Amino acid sequence: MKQGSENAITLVQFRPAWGLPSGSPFCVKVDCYLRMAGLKFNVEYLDMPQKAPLGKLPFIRYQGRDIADSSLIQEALANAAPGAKALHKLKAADQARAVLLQRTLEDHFYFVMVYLRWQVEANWTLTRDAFFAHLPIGIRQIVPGLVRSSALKQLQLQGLGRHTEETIIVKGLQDLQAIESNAGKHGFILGTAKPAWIDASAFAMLWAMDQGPHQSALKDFIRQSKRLQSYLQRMRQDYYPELPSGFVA
Ligand SMILES: N[C@@H](CCC(=O)N[C@@H](CS)C(=O)NCC(=O)O)C(=O)O
Repeated sequence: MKQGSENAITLVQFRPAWGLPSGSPFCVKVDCYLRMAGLKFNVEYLDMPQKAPLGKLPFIRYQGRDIADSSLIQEALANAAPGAKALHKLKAADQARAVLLQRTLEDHFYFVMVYLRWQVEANWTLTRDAFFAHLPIGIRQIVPGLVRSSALKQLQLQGLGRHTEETIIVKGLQDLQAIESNAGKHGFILGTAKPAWIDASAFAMLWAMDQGPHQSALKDFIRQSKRLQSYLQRMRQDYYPELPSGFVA
């Protein structure tokens, strides 16, 4: 595929963590989507999301524009290559399921993961050490606490952070059960034989929970689900062949 310099894509994202291409599942979603679409890209790491167009990562630089929001990035690239077009060619019923699934993954399940990473006291040091160890010592003493406060505030405003841990785990398990049964026995996350744009999102969220070091009933569920494990395995083999198979943090 020809990609002239005017069509070069730069993915601006958070750094890798726990063997994942980025500590942020939304960044991994775009990384995965670009690989699925067969689009070449460069990566730039940014520590300060405040510098991004919407104050969050990822964003891409493409055709002289900065495009933020992982789903808007997918839409902007949907016609950029035949491989991208194929990911958006879905039957109406599959497209509808994909949109519902995306909302479950990104507007609910993601916040369960934020809770586990940032709010649960025993997990916090694992998150802090993975995300901030590279910072210079002075900054390292201040920034992690500030970022944690912001994450906890977001959890309060979103509402999930007001529940007990037990309730949050039950809600997360309900998401996983729905995602698993929706996947069907064959192929990708919609149960289809070909991958679709939603697989970037599903893979990123499930991989982050599977691969991250935070122990929970949710990680156990993913680890024990044959269907989800074979899905993760397949996506890793197809799109991250540089990683050793069966890679575990
Ligand atoms: N809707 C956005 C969500 C992106 C997002 O929540 N990014 C998080 C990292 S996973 C972020 O940048 N957080 C920094 C902050 O909220 O200050 C997308 O799809 O890209």
